[in-house]
Amino acid sequence: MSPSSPLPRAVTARAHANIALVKYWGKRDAARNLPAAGSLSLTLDALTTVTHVAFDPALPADTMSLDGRPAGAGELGRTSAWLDLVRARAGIATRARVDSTNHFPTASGLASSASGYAALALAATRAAGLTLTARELSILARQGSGSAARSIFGGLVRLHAGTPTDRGADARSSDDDEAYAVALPSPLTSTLRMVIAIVGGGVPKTIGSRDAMDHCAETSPFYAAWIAAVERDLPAAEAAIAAGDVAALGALVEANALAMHAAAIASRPAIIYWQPATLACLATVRALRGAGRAAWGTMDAGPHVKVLTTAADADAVAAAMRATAGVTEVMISAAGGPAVVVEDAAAC
Ligand code: 2P0
Repeated sequence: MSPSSPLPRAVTARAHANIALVKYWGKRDAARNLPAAGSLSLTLDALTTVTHVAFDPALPADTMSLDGRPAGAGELGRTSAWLDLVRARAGIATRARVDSTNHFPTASGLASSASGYAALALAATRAAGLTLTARELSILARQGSGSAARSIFGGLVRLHAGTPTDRGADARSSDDDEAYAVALPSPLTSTLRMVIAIVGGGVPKTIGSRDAMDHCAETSPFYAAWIAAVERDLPAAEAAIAAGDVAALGALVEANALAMHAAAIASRPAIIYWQPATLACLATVRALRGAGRAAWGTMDAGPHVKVLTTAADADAVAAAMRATAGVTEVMISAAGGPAVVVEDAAAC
């Protein structure tokens, strides 16, 4: 890390969302946002957040807009608390103006905290005069949102939890330093596609993932089994990636997502993200596999189904998902790149 230039600076950064192939679902330390286990994801080029940050000595408080509208008090408070980490690191007290825009197709209901905090981490640190390594950025992004640590990198990405069973190769003593993401360069990255099937129908908003994973950890009789499953699935997924074995990776991806949802469903009271169309999508995915296509489903904290497939089968998979009852929109995404600065200038 080194100071780059004096304030005020205005920096715009872009980051892509990611879909977990081995899910993050549970924390071991909420205050520092440390995950209970590692996770593994694919960064997606189709889902992008662009965030502009300017530290301005004239501002009495941080301000934030999301998609052109003022952010709510909760979102602003969370962002402001996170910006305090950047200010502490840069040795400044200056308040910031944050403008963030999600370039996600329509109102898909897809989560944007991963791309949001990844873009914010890069823009805010640069605007504060810091130049961090990708690893340092991933740690900072993780403190905003766990999945954001992965969106600092492009392609296939592994987030180390930093626990004794999931340490990075060069683990150090502090928990925070050990919970960081790394890219997993692989020839598979250019082959893989994610077909995203949006399940519509005016479904009421369900419980957010942050509250849901805490509730699951506290009440689900299957939570411990879920964490144990992740610790088996992570090395198996890395081995499949290293071997370029899409079928082995796909089978793990679908099984891991179903295990996460099984743990959530067993929470008391239950957390059920699925809609009837979610199950219809999974039936389509099974039929596609029966017909010899590469297709494995995964779901996050919502009803949508993302289908891991290959470039060769992506169009056929997308057509089948489009024809599934209850699916309102389908998009195909290739792997996306890492978070990047798109503009860095002295503020006016
Ligand atoms: C994931 N999810 O691995 C999992 C799968 C949702 C289901 O990461 O509390 O918004 O901000 O650290 O990153 C969503 O959790 O949670 C998530 P916080 P985040 O993608």
